Amino acid sequence: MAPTITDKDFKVHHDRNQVTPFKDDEEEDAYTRYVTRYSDGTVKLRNPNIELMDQDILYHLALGNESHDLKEMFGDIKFVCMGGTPKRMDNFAHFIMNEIGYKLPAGMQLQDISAYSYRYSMYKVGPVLCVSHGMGTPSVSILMHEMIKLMYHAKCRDPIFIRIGTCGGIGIEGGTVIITDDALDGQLRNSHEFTILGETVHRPAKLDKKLARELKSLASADDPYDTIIGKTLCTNDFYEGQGRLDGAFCEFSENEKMAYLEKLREHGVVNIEMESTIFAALTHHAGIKAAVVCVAILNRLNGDQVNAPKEVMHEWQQRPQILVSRYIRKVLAQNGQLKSLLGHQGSIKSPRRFTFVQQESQAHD
Ligand code: R2B
Ligand code: URA
Repeated sequence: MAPTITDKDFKVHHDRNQVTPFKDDEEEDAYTRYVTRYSDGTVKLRNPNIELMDQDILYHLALGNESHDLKEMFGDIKFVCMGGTPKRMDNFAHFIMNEIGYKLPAGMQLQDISAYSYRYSMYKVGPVLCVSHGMGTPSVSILMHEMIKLMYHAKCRDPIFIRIGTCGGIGIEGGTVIITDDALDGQLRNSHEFTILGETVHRPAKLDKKLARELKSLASADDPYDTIIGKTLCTNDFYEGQGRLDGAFCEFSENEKMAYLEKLREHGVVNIEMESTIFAALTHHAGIKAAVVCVAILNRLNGDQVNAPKEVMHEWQQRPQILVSRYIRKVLAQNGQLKSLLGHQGSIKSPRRFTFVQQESQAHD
């Protein structure tokens, strides 16, 4: 039985200057749930200012709670999938649409909901929101604040966040799928360092271990690549910060670089990317179940340059998407929701005749 948290406990823990250590993970989870969820599972914010504001403009998403009916637009969101580029998230949105059998009304197409922000892209496919997050922790941080507020305004219940990305493998071949166990910062700490009002604050970069194991269990023996779980190093730079010799600057030797990568490997680090600590720290702080699934696009023990052919890269980048889609399908099926999505009659009755009709029409341009 999870421990019960009272208002009195809340006050003790809420005061930044009197953080009381939790007895164990279970107590911390119960406390986090208390401060981040209403009793019906909808998202509660750890910021009392928001509900006092006349309106909340989610500036980088080109959305607002007074300009848009966010509950109507996003209230059914169950999964928020994020990846670096708008193109990858557009691909994922179309892919997941097919995978969950979600059908757009005739003549409609997916629209980038955040197009007017010119910052991030966002596509909605039924219960799945697909959002680009850009590169590096500052970009993800801004997006996470607004996405968590979006979940709150939309009254989403227990949303799950998953980052789908690329990374460099350490002793791991290109094409391998890596599920992050722990996200580590440049000093191998399992936390993200914030500077708030000039002070250094650390928040644990914890991901959901059960979700990581569940994702791993969905890898198939028939997949022509490995799917592994391991520690992920998150850096603030792609070049010197990841020990590359090929940046505009490099003031260390190849031997020093290799010794560093070896040290990482001994520490259990299997991959390097640039967003996992902030993603883990902010989802954990918001009590949101989250996972990071990346594909290695090179093995850093063999070099620094990313030079796999375009088609190979494209196929590799689909691999985390395939794993995540298996998970989403599984959850929807368990909740009896997949059937209702698949229940719609598809608009194409015969692909062969469909192609024929399209070609005929084009011929009469
Ligand atoms: C992986 O790839 C990007 C750098 O090329 C960065 O966003 C990351 O984490
Ligand atoms: N992304 C990174 O951050 N590093 C790599 O080596 C590859 C992708």
